[in-house]
Amino acid sequence: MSGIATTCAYCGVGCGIVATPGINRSVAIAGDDAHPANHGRLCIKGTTLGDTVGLQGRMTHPMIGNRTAGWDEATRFVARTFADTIAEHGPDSVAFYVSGQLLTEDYYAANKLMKGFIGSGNIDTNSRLCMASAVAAHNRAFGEDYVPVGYEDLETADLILLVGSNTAWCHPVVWQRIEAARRDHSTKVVVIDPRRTETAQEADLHVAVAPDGDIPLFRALLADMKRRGEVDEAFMAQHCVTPDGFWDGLVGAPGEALPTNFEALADMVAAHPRMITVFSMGSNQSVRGTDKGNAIINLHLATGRIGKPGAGPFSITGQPNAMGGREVGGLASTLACHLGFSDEERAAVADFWAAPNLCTAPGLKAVDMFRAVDDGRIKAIWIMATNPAVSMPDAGFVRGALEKCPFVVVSDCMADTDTTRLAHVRLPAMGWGEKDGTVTNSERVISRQRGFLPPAGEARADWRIIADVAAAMGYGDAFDWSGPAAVFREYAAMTALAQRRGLKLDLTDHARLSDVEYDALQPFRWGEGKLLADGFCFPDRKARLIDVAPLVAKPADPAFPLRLNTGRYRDQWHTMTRTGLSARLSRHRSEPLVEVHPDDAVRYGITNGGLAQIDTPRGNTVLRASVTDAQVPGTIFAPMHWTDLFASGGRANRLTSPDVDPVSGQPGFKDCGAAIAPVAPEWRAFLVTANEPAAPDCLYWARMRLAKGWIVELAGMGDAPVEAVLPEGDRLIVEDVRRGMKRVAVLDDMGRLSAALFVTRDGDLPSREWIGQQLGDDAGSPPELLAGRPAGTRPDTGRQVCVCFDIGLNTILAAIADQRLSSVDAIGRALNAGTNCGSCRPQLAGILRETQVAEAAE
Ligand SMILES: Nc1nc2c(c(=O)[nH]1)N[C@H]1C(S)=C(S)[C@@H](COP(=O)(O)OP(=O)(O)OC[C@H]3O[C@@H](n4cnc5c(=O)[nH]c(N)nc54)[C@H](O)[C@@H]3O)O[C@H]1N2
Ligand SMILES: Nc1nc2c(c(=O)[nH]1)N[C@H]1C(S)=C(S)[C@@H](COP(=O)(O)OP(=O)(O)OC[C@H]3O[C@@H](n4cnc5c(=O)[nH]c(N)nc54)[C@H](O)[C@@H]3O)O[C@H]1N2
Ligand code: SF4
Ligand SMILES: [Mo]
Repeated sequence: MSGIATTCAYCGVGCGIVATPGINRSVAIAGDDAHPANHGRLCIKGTTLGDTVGLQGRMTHPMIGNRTAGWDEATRFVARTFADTIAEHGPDSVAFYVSGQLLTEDYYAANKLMKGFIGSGNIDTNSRLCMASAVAAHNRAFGEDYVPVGYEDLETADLILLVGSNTAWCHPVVWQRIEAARRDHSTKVVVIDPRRTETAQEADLHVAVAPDGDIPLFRALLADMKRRGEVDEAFMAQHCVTPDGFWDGLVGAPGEALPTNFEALADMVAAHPRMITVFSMGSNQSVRGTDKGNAIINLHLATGRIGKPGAGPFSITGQPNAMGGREVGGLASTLACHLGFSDEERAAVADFWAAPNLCTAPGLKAVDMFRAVDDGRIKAIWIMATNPAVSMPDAGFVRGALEKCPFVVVSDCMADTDTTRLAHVRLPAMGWGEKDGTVTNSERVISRQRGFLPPAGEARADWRIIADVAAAMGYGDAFDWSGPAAVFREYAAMTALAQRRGLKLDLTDHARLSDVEYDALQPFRWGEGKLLADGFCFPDRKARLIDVAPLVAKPADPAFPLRLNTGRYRDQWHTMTRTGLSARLSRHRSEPLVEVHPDDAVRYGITNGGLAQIDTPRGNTVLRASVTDAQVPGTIFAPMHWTDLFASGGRANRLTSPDVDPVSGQPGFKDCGAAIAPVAPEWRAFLVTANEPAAPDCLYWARMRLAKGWIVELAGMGDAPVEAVLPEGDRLIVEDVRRGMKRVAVLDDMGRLSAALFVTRDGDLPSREWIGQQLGDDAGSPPELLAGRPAGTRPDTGRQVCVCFDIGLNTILAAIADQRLSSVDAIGRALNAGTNCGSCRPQLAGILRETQVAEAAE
């Protein structure tokens, strides 16, 4: 088979990929030069997709409890239990909780079944945790969930504000396009983020706002633009409706602190009318998220910076199909195709679907949905393509709710996730590379995902699993699709309902695609046209400025004096069910770290590399601390990715608060009160092992994949569980009982290293790199193994920086010193580092800066 054009499985940039399958499910991945999102570029996650398409860990058969079941039996069982529950308790006693990682066709089928046929609004999606505030802000300002900017605009903008977006890590190809614009067009970049992320480090200006400080910031910016005469009165008169008293409402908010470099920011904003504001989770994931979105949009509307090349507010999506799910109506607050719940809209939808039981009102939003599971209002829930036991705020509560729920169905690709562990029925779904359908990216471009691998075992497409259950519930005629193309045609035809109401969502040109045309479908963008000439989406075609109230600071609880922020790492994706399979992606961060400012470290007795316990009103956990001045004093940061499968205490959502934005229902994942205290284990250790290790029984552990096995970091009290974590085999041992040092290497029958454990009570542990590489190899010299390093002068290349070419920090530092390298490009020319996917370029820039600072200090 030659190359298949498809779309990346990960983020909402929606990069085109050419996948060339080889033998044994191997696949060569390349960027698709013809795709408008990336023009051939890929980041490290896209580049390593081939590492994640194997069969390891896949769910291959439907399971009822712990036994394998056939599809017919599982389908009938799910249909019957849902039908019985509805018959007894009504349609609102059941719910679907779905995901932006479903394809549009899957999403459409789930929404149609719940809202049209079961007759409840109770379908919500993990986009509630992600995009809901941006959706609500768009609806309030434009009259439709419409994103008025595309990636090409980034290349013509003079100024790009990145608000709450760690673009270089989370939307790396957007970042590469921004870097290109800076090179070719001298575009200026400002990052507004409480943390100095790698994105912020690379910016022309970093505005370190306080948590939710965006509200005062954007209110003050708009007031300042008004004072400077930068408001476009003619544009406002023609295109906007401004509430009475809007301008008065902007001034004089007492106690709203502005960052010290506010003036510098205001000068840049005033000087650059071609301005784009990219906003993401630092804006959306807040109890003021909708207001933040509108504060940003207000600035663009009032200055006429929208609907013109290189200008506009640009909400970027997280998941590959966050946008497609919003279009079809996967959020509980939308009926279908951007329509709401008015009588007129309901009648149109009921007619189109010939729906017998169309729901009458919006359903429960994610946080409330799990509350209803907890208190028994919801008695059966079907979770698809998301891992809420890890990713919901206050996830301990969500687990408790699912444990009590009489009937939990989970469709997933993976057999063992924190959520599948709580399911009564598990249904195997086809994954990326197997499934077929469409996704919509951040800039409204719809592209095909195409299958090129056989499904894992009996796995089926999500749309089909849903359609089969619908048929078993007696709705066969309405779900009788021959394939994803038929679902897509139906959805495209349905957008006529939106188009008739003056909305921009209109795919009716694609309603008659043949199966062959669908297979060959090229990326296309909906809602093209001239925004200002055609008008916004309210009946008067004008946009709305929205009153945004000042930020009211909550008094801090003295028991929880710090503010906990959570987010992402560059090389992991969410709950690690897929990126956790890749040894290459495990090198960037091998453990979850809580980042603490040096002042707070001193105040609370935290040491860099030591363990720390975090407490919040919801729970506690122990993490390794990283002391860094990239944090603002008073705030700490933890990643969201780790689960019970990967660490003793990694789950950040044991800690987070379920408080939500009152308009959108989106949780404020980025801010909750917290306390931190040092934890002093009596011993520390690490284990490398060729076979997958079981979870050890000790205070702290975290495990990661290596190329030839696993590495586990451990720490605890009393004695280290040496024998419990080591496999059978011949042992080489050194021990110094007085110092509490013990090192054990285990050899298999063939004399190859199968595991090694290094324990210390108060000393250092050797570098993990070399010993990990010896797994499965002839166990050469025992002294070397037990020292954990090679004898002689073979150099240690150091922590890996460039994943694509496996280049370590020490190699890079040596080249910088020896060859006097002074730019990222020069490092690339000397070592190749950073020249493939480019994800490590910001890190290389940071290394260069540090060496230059060190040199200047000498
Ligand atoms: N590597 C990687 N990439 C991903 C993902 C992944 O899991 N891994 N997930 C994808 C998904 S679903 C999403 S939603 C996106 C998310 O992409 P981003 O939104 O870029 O990611 P986050 O790290 O969640 O948060 C971004 C930043 O918001 C900042 N922030 C916190 N509070 C505030 C605040 O009050 N104001 C401001 N201005 N900033 C604040 C945080 O410090 C953080 O640096 O990434 C997508 N891409
Ligand atoms: N503390 C904190 N929590 C957060 C966030 C944060 O910033 N901080 N961010 C939030 C955001 S923005 C998001 S988007 C969520 C993400 O959170 P989740 O959606 O829970 O994260 P994933 O790990 O991507 O889970 C996707 C699941 O679907 C499975 N899967 C993949 N493809 C398919 C498919 O085609 N079909 C089926 N049926 N299953 C599939 C995967 O194996 C995996 O188990 O987390 C949210 N939680
Ligand atoms: S930026 Fe990276 S993760 Fe996002 S779609 Fe492109 S290749 Fe995939
Ligand atoms: Mo997301």
